[in-house]
Amino acid sequence: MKGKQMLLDWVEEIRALTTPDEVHWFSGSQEEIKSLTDMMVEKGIAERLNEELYPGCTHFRSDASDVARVEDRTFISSKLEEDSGPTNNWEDPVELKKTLTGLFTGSMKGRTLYVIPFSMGPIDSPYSKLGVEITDSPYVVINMAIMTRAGDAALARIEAGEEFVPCLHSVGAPLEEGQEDVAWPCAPMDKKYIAHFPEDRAIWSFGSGYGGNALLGKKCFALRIASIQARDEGWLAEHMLILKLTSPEGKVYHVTGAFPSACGKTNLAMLVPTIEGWKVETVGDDIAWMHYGEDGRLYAINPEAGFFGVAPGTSEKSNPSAMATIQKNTIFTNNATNAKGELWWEGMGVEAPENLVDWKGQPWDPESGEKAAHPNARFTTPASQCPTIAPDWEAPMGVPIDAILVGGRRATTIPLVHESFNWQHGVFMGSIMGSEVTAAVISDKIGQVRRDPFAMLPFIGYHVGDYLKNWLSATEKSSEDKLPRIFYVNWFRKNDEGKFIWPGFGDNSRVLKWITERIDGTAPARKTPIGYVPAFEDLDLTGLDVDEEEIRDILTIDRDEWLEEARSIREHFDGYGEKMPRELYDELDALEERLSED
Ligand code: OXD
Ligand code: MN
Repeated sequence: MKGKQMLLDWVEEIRALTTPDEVHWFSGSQEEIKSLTDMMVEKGIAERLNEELYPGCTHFRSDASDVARVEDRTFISSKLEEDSGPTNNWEDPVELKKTLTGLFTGSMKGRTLYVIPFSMGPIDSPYSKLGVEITDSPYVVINMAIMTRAGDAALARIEAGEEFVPCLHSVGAPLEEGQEDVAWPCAPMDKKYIAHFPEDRAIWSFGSGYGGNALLGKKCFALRIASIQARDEGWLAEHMLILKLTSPEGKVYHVTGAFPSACGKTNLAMLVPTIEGWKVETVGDDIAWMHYGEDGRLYAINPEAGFFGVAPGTSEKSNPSAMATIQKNTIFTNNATNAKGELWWEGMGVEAPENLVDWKGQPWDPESGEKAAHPNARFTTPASQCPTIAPDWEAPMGVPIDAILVGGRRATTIPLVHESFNWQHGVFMGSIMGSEVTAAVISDKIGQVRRDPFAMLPFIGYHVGDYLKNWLSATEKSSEDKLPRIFYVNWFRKNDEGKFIWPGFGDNSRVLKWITERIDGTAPARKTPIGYVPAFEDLDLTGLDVDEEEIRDILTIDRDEWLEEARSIREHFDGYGEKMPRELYDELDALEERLSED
């Protein structure tokens, strides 16, 4: 859709369909955010936290059934099923729109319809894209106000004639005359739909109020729809953090990193180096949009304006910058609080305050073994408040990328770090990355690797084979020497006792240092069948108390393990069908050949 009249027509069409009591255009002003928040506190939907400890912060408890993204209910409804590919759910768009139109009919009855114009990316960036979310959730409005540039400035660009992605959302809980509302309205699981229509560049989300299902600028737009736009326009929309690294000599490098959920992306983006004189600053923690500059280099912008992070496990030790960021003006969801307005979650690194009420709203007994916060409890916090935010994090043209990291959680096989031979080999690395399934997920697959190409498995808006082709095509749009180097990292190797070998967190700066030395051509590396690997002596381990044998071990390539890995990769590739690029099979063949050589 494009321009003012189309926007007005669309809003009117949706108003007529969903029959809200009122229509409210969100301006983005602080007064408006405050008055929406006050309204929710008054209604008992939200609670204010202690004003001295957490100024301007609120806490929400969701319905117990509405706590995470719902991949089973997420659809890529392209005209042809083959265009959505083997990694997405598909329904015929005509049928799905019919179903959804039925569900949206009257769905906002008794509620207010909010119109949120927003920009993904800095408002003055030529790489930004506009959207308008229609929602009946005031919680969504105040979250979008943090996560995107929402309000009048975005509206002005649309009124000036620019294109926007229509993002329609309803919690799917109309109120009958006189019916009392609940704190977190939503629809049952089988009525939830997170639907994407690639050809229309449109998103229709029904039935969930939660995060990635409801804040449509994030996963739905900035990854699924944007990945389609990126394919068509020749750029990359990726599930990646962006960090800026400065050496003791003042040399600056920018690094992006693709890691599946629960691999510490936010922690890495805000890392505090343990080696003298190095500095990490944050540009983004979840999404990178990367374009080819005129000089052939890849430039990344962070399309988001906030961090929607997992709270449990975040502490002064794991991420002091995140802890400082969330001290004010932050929305918390599904954590534990008490009557004093204190806040707590598991792994906060401090003792639990007394008389906590858990995420379900029940008094919490620390002896019960129940979690006080939901494991996917969140904070929504402005990126601008982060003490490590890079001064140029909103640079309209983005920052030039020197290295791309890919990786997952692997207890065995994958070394601490290895560098690709070239771009195509690097894309191969991205295509095979993944994590071992842990007990928390699917019990009959524990220990098996769930491969997650570039951490985009749930977020590619089209066929995964075509997605990987778009990555391979970088060498046509630029050249090998201008493109970032690609490195595969694994912080999660375990020893025989099941303990992590690499200390991780701030010590990951030691690996980043080696990476910068590879970029500068100053660090040696051993050529192995899987790529370039540092020797023990090549890593700066000054002041680190580690077992030398164990570190040597995680820098060693075990041929048998890798031959098994190659077999599993072939199975994974075959599962993606005929569109899997030939070049990636070539890489696999070459890997097997190198592994079989003496
Ligand atoms: C995710 C997230 O699920 O960022 O990846 O919330
Ligand atoms: Mn994410």
